[in-house]
Amino acid sequence: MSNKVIVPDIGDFENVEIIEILVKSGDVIKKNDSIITLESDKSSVEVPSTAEGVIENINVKIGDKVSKGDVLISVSGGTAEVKDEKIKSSKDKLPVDTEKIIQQAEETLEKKEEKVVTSKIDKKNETIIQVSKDGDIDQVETKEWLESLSAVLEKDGKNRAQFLIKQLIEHSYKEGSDLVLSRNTPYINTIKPEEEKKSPGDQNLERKIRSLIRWNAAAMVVRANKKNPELGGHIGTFASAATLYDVGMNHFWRAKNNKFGGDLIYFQGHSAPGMYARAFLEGRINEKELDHFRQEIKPGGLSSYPHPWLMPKFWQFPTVSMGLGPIMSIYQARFNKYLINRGLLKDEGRKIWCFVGDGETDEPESLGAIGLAAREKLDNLIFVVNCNLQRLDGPVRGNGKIIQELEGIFRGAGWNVIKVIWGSYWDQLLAKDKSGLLIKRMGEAVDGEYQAFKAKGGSYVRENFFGKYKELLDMVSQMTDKDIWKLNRGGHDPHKVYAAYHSAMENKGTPTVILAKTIKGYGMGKSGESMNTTHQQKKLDEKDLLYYRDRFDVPLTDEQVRNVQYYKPKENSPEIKYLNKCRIKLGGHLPERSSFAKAIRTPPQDIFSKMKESTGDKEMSTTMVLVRMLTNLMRDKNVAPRLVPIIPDEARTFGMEGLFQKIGIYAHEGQKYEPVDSEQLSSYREDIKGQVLEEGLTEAGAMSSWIAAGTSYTNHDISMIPIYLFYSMFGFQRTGDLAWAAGDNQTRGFLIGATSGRTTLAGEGLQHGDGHSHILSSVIPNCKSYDPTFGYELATIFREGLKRMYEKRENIFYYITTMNENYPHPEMPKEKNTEEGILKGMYLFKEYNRNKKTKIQLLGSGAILREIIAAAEILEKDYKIDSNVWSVTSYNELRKEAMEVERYNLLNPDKTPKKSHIENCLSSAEGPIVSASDYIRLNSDQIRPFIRKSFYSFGTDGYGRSDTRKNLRKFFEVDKEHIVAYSLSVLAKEQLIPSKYASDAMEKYNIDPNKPIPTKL
Ligand SMILES: Cc1ncc(C[n+]2csc(CCOP(=O)(O)OP(=O)(O)O)c2C)c(N)n1
Ligand SMILES: [Mg+2]
Repeated sequence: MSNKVIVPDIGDFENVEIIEILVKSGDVIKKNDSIITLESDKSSVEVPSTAEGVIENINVKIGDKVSKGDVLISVSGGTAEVKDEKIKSSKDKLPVDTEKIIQQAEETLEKKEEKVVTSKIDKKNETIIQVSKDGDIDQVETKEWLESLSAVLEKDGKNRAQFLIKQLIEHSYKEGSDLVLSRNTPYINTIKPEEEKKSPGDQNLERKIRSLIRWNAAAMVVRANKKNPELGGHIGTFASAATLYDVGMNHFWRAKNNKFGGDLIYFQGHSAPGMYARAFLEGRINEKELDHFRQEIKPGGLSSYPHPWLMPKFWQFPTVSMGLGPIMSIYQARFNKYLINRGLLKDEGRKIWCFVGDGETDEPESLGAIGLAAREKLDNLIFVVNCNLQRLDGPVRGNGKIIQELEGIFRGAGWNVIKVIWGSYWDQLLAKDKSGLLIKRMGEAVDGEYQAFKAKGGSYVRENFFGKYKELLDMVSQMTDKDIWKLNRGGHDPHKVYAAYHSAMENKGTPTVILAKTIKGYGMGKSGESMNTTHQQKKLDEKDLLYYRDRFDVPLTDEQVRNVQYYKPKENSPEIKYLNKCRIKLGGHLPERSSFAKAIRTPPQDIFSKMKESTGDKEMSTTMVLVRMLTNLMRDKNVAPRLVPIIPDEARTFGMEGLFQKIGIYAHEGQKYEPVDSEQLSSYREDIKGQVLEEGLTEAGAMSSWIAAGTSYTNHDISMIPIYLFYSMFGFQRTGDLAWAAGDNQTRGFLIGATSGRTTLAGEGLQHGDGHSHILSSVIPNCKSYDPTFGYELATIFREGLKRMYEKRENIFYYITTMNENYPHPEMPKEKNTEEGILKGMYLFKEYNRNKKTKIQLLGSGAILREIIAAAEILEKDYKIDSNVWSVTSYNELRKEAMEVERYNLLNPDKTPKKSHIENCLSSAEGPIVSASDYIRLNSDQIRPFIRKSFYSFGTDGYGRSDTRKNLRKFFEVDKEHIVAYSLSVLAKEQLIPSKYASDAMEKYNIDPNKPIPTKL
């Protein structure tokens, strides 16, 4: 039997070109093996076989144009796939009878017997049968309640009714119901005292250890500032969070070792001194290093905040730019699940903990992705919001309550919310609060008042908190002011914190947020406890230090305190033994950064060789070349599984929809619906094992995913290759701070600024037209940026990227711009140093030397290189001017290298000077230099200081706008005509030709010399 494989439904396309035939006659194939690659003018897609067996005949050849239903190959033996709806011609396919399916499904549903009482219920008649209607087991009772409510509404209005409902809910909650009937619960702890899981720890020892950590953390800041007040630092943040960190360190957070992948902890940036202080007790950091807090110029200094770049064996996550930690941690948790679902990582129940400041939650990035966390059921994620009620300048919500506000937001988004508001000393008072007045008072007081309560002492609290109601005053009448002062907050109570963490660890199906109420500057007394200035407090005078010592019983003499000495008990002291025992039990130290990821072998050249050939007349965009390259890479067994294509809702813009079917879109629930385009080859396919991360409209989220994937080599010891494609303007401009954090985090991967350029993305206008992303990327030291024009340049750069990042494991990442302009691509020039030049940033593309007379050097980059080439041809033909045309693939790379060489030469005046690549290319080249790109002049101006010759740069300075490419290039003066005119003008200025040529050219090309510069338009 012989079966034919035909072209399936390929959407709106007709006459699509065959660019590759992946099989040959005689091959044995299975169903779904790719047989042919089709390419429209926007995207390429592989066609899978619908039959299995031996290929008898291939009915098409490369270059053929085919449409739906055309026969591609004939296969003998085996069976044809007749069930595959996607591939089967839609003509033969029965339409899906949706109604019938629904009907069948309904028939299989279990029908619940339901007796419904329809007759009027007589209140006095007690012989009513119990029936259940929509969960109502007692309709009479329901009716009575509703009638009461109606009466209230009628008599006292809706506000009164609302009040009563709220009271009922609060009452039921207080009585032990855990049903949450609103997004907010009363202002008390979520976990009732009787439900608290008790900590197995030795509380005395833990308090001692915590006190030492507190002391040493404060001491390192004070000592640094005694040395030099420029150094700065923070005491107040960690002082408020010490218990939150300690309980985690002693009991919950498991380190990475050879048996377990490790929990991932995002420490709040300003609490860094606390982590150093603990590491000091653990013996991982010595006194000398503590004394080099914020003095990092010499090796051994400690960085101000968590910076993996500066402390690569210690910090794992850069968090100090507020808001980035939370969003990155959410996508980290999601990426963990992605790796697990794709079968690349073992599910070991690892958790991602993220510490967030309450002020930090104002950052859009902090809360912007919490919906995703709930939607994706990230029960591996735990947020701890340290609600010390203050940010830098003052209260976070002086007139409100940050904890209640966050509770509503997180619960509304679908998170498990655990409030840790009150410490154990309150338990007895709350137990006595039969009337609910205490809870009422707790709910009434706003955060501005709570802040003052802790700043002003026990008698103030008695008077202003309890004093509002006589009943409450009576309640505390037996307590001294000191007792009242001791009424602690949940976040400072290790029992309450332990119970919350334990509960969070057990939670299934949703992410958890712990809202812990604390005091900023806890223990700092008059010098900065709960004061508006606490955040900035970095100096403690002698009195403050003595107070701090006494408050936490630190065993130091007055003299030692005056010297701000660190305190570390002996190795065999109970404290150190306990501390170490806890960490040994949890598998090692934290934070600690390491990587045991294996290198990935660079794919062989032949995967890229097609890109180095000429495309003939065929026009393609560099974006298409990239997508083609990705498709090819999917055939490399080392690289394919590691590729993580990431797109924020732009796959179709970039012609990547072919990947949907081929590798699927990651969806943790698979696909619960038949996609509307299920009959098409590029149908929207979601799959639990899907490889593409289709993020939807969130560049910040996509960037966070890219960082999670690009740091997988350290967080999971498996290298992944993230390729994040975005509208180039919505990359560095939109999420530049995440790009900076990515650099700090030593992320490895590709960022692709697609549809790039200010004149190349023609129709989209001012907000889309990118004229400066290369400037923005240039400032990140470990980012390598390229602006290629031709397929072979892109292929060379991409392969090198794979080699350097994944084979050599260098901590760099690549930013490459690609365009959507279609044009033919020449073959790679044969000169053997072309590849080297492409990677260094420039190479000689072509020499125009027919006239052997006046010469000019023309440098072009990205989209504008083709204008430069066209200009060179005009100059040669019409004006008898020769030129060298240089393709500049990266002004950024050229500048970096030239800067390094110049520095070397200046620092080594006695040595033979080195020559930069720019000098090697241009120093002996004849004539002045004209350069242009689709970016602002600053892009090419980067190399100006390193060129000893006359240098003129042209670019797209000003706001972009929409029009045709031709018109835009004319407007920004980077079209071939302007380049010709400007070149002639430059040559005239250099006294190499008469100025008349330039004026004539301007007239010829209709160039108005009085037109205002585009920056003013
Ligand atoms: C993006 C960003 N903006 C501003 C800052 C400066 N800054 C550092 S900490 C801070 C206040 C933080 O308050 P909160 O989040 O409540 O943390 P806390 O110290 O109270 O725990 C500010 C404004 C920053 N680090 N990052
Ligand atoms: Mg705060």
